[in-house]
Amino acid sequence: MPEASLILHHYWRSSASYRARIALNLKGLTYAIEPVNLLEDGGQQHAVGYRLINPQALVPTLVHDGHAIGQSLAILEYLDEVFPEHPLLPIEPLDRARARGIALYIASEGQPLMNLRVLQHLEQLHGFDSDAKNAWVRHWLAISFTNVERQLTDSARTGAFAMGSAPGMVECCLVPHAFAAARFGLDMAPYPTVSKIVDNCLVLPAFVSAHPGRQPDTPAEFRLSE
Ligand SMILES: N[C@@H](CCC(=O)N[C@@H](CS)C(=O)NCC(=O)O)C(=O)O
Repeated sequence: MPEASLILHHYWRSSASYRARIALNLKGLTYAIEPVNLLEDGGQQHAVGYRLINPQALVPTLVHDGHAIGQSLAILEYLDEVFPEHPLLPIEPLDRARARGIALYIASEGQPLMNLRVLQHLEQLHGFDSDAKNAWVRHWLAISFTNVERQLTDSARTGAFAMGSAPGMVECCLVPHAFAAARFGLDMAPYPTVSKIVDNCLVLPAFVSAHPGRQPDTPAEFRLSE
């Protein structure tokens, strides 16, 4: 299948978009990026045109050969099925379930509590200022990292990466979650296994070019120099 037909609609700082970029890069796929600015025009994710490709009004959306796919983990699974080289999931069913379990925990139990729309709701309806919002985010980040750290530490499968010797679906979720932790000032010292895996990822080219600081829509003040 031609790779040139892959378009990722994303926002530079969105952790779900970051997951999809890492996955595309790990697979060595070429893709175009279409920025969707979540903060401009009342949120471009709500624009009528964007909702035609993503009725959930969320980023990311992957468009492959004109077919739109929403939800980052659905995108990862789709990429693994259509482009099986450089798999994101292990081969053995139990290992696959474990990898999915950790990825889903981050994507469905951890990250949603700190989403833009949740924070906007806390501000608009409950009067949270930015300190209160940051404390809220750190609270839920700490719980999720405590549980992921425990799961990784308890497992014989954990090595340089969560499933052994190569990064995959878990790292696609873990690294963006750690990026959010840095953004909101969470101390990562209590999570040495998570931190080791994240550090091992951050030096790899797939993760380097997926970083929020290196995207076409990264504002100048957040842009990484190299
Ligand atoms: N579970 C979704 C989460 C998608 C999501 O919440 N994206 C955020 C950015 S990380 C978003 O579009 N937020 C817009 C909003 O909250 O209005 C996925 O994994 O793709």
